Amino acid sequence: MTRLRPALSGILAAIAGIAAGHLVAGFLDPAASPVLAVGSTVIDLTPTPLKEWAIATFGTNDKAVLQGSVLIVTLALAAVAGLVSRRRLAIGVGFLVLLTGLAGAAALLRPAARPVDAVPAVVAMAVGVATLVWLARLTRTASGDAARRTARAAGATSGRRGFLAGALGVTALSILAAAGGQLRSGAQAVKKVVLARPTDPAAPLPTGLESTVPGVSPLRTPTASFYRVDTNLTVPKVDVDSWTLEVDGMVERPFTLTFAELAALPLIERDITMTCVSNEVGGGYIGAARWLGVRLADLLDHAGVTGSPDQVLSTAVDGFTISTPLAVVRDGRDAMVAIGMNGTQLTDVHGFPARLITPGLYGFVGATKWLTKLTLTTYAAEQAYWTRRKWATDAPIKTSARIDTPAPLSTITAGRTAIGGVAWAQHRGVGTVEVKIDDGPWQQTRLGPDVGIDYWRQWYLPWDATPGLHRLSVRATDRAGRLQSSDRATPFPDGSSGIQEVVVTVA
Ligand SMILES: Nc1nc2c(c(=O)[nH]1)N[C@H]1C(S)=C(S)[C@@H](COP(=O)(O)O)O[C@H]1N2
Ligand SMILES: [Mo]
Repeated sequence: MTRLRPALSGILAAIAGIAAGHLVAGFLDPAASPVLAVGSTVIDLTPTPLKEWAIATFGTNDKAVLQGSVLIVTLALAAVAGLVSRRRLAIGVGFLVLLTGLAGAAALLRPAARPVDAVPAVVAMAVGVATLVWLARLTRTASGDAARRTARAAGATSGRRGFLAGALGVTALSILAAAGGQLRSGAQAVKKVVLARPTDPAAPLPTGLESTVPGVSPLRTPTASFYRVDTNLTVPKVDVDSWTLEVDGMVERPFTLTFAELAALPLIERDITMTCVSNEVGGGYIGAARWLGVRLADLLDHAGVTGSPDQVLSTAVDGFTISTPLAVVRDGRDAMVAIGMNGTQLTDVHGFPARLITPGLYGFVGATKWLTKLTLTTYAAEQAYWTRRKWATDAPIKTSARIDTPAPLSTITAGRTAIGGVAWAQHRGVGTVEVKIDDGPWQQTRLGPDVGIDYWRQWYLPWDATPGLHRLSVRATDRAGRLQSSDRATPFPDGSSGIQEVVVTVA
């Protein structure tokens, strides 16, 4: 009991501070909430192998695991602060000040931080310290009473009651504050914008195989199920009215556009399949969508590239950066600053109001979300986020194929069925897709509609499934006749490779 109460006081003080900071951050800048600010800093400081392990182990839950870990470590340290304050309140208080000070520093050291980003941590500090001092008093008064009255048992009981009431009060207020902050940041929605029709539209999308082969990924990925990958713990909600796109660096005429100015430029519409470099063989970090935007080459021509830059360094509103090889964006492909996805404006999650899309390259070298600046520079002069973390600078998407149906380790009924899925070889185009059943020969599959070399291709193979356990493999060849690599490679540093194998039971 003597230890439990002080430790609990420290934990409650931290919870109260964190909750109050979260509430205030909901009004100022959700990303500056103490736990999120520390979490973001941890993400940036995590060595690449550990990050890879986390993504491989926790998948899209990696962020929840990270925030949970930050919270647990913080509460453990706060418990220590509470224990220390039993003897020396000033030292316990100092410890809390240090913890919240670190959170403040984390918020201020974010690339695009503003001075107000320190406010949530300062509030957390004040509320945390006040709570600790108050709970310490409650505890002390109780034991003091006990000594004076000599009725120790009775005193301890009333002290315990007082502390319990205080603890419950702190917990309830903290829950309210945290929920308030959460509601407030969740309620922030991006503005609706009206987009013009493309001057260079895409052809209507053909009917996909999903209508005839159940289980095959739809030809176009609905935005709501499109994968999401970024370093952000909170989704930036960009104010489109004050947003600008700046083009600078090694150019003759640097310029800045408002969203209205950008959206008034000639717009192209293209079907492009995006893939994340962290996608494992057979994985889901891939999506195919219709993008609307301004050709990147047009913007670069307008600025007039000068000198010999070799990269386009793009910067997001939160300071995150991506390097795209200049030679790639100028080789005629439809790299664009996209403002529309699947017929409407970009959603906040996918980069509203504007993002980069570079056909053929993994997202980390060509798909900057919440884009705000394009700088013509050299790899020698400036390095982007992932480049500094030793990922590849030139990262074309590797040819690969995935079995969507039957699902891995599933049980299906014997008889006529189909093996089906998608294959991709962006900017080279899928030539053929072959499937192997057990140790049989590689068999040609039938391909779905052709939506161009930057888009994935659906495929299927009719199969008369016989009872038993079966091993299915798939491989793709691009249009130049190059077979996908069968060497097993993990994502770091330039994308996974290998043949997907699926085991199914036929009953
Ligand atoms: N601002 C910003 N843009 C970003 C990232 C990021 O972390 N921050 N991640 C990139 C990566 S690794 C990929 S794969 C794509 C994913 O885009 P999506 O979430 O719209 O699918 O965004 C890219 N653009
Ligand atoms: Mo990615």
